[in-house]
Amino acid sequence: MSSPRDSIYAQPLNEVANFAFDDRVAEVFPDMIGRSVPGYATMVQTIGLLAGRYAQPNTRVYDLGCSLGAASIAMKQHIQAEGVTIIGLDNSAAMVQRCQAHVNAWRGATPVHIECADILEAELEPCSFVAMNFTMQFIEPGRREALVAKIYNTLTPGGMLVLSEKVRHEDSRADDVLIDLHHEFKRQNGYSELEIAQKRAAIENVMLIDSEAEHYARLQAAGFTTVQNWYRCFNFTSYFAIK
Ligand code: GEK
Repeated sequence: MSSPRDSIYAQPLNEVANFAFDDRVAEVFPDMIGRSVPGYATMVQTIGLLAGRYAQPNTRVYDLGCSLGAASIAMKQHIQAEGVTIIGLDNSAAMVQRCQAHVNAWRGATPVHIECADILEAELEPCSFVAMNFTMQFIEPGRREALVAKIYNTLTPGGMLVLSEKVRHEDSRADDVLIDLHHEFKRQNGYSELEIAQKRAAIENVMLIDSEAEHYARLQAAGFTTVQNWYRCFNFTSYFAIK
């Protein structure tokens, strides 16, 4: 997916407002996430592969916080099981308005429906695969446990949740090194010091990250018996959890 270049934080701002998934962000989102998240393409592709393996016939597959549908597209390309529907949910109207057209532009055997909905409020139907690719970090921390429990309860036995997140290292020295490496990654992808600093200020009250231990504890408390970290680059990581 290509998109216009993200230059939202390129000019000095008197006051940096909280980051929001509005029209300006939706317009440049593929460029923004690709230049900001190390391993994003690998994680999206692997979600497709895992969905191809774990989607069970006549169930749903969810993409929670689907943005412009990158994970839905990867899943649509890999799922062969009969009777599967992929449902992408996002509560940003700007993202949802554009998402269905993005998804429709790609071939695939499995239908995809995109809906504007808050994943905290949405009722989920029985499903065999759930992707949450960098969405949990935007959910109010006090509501994360109930959300994971809801996902666990709607998954069929043998079903899988893939959860990708930015995480905080418990060791502050290690955390500092990982944050520096991430900023270097952004510089190498053409973001200026000003862009990096203003984006950081915009997102700090909106994206509230957990440690790895907190993620494991939450997944295990919900009932997932197999939890595996399958990807990590700097502080960006992805887990699969099997019911
Ligand atoms: C990808 N998964 O490209 N309900 C629904 N959507 C929400 C909620 C909520 N309560 N809170 C936040 N979102 C995508 C990338 S982006 C990650 C996901 C990022 C949505 C929000 O509107 C945004 O589109 C998405 O979660 C997070 O694979 O920008 O770092």
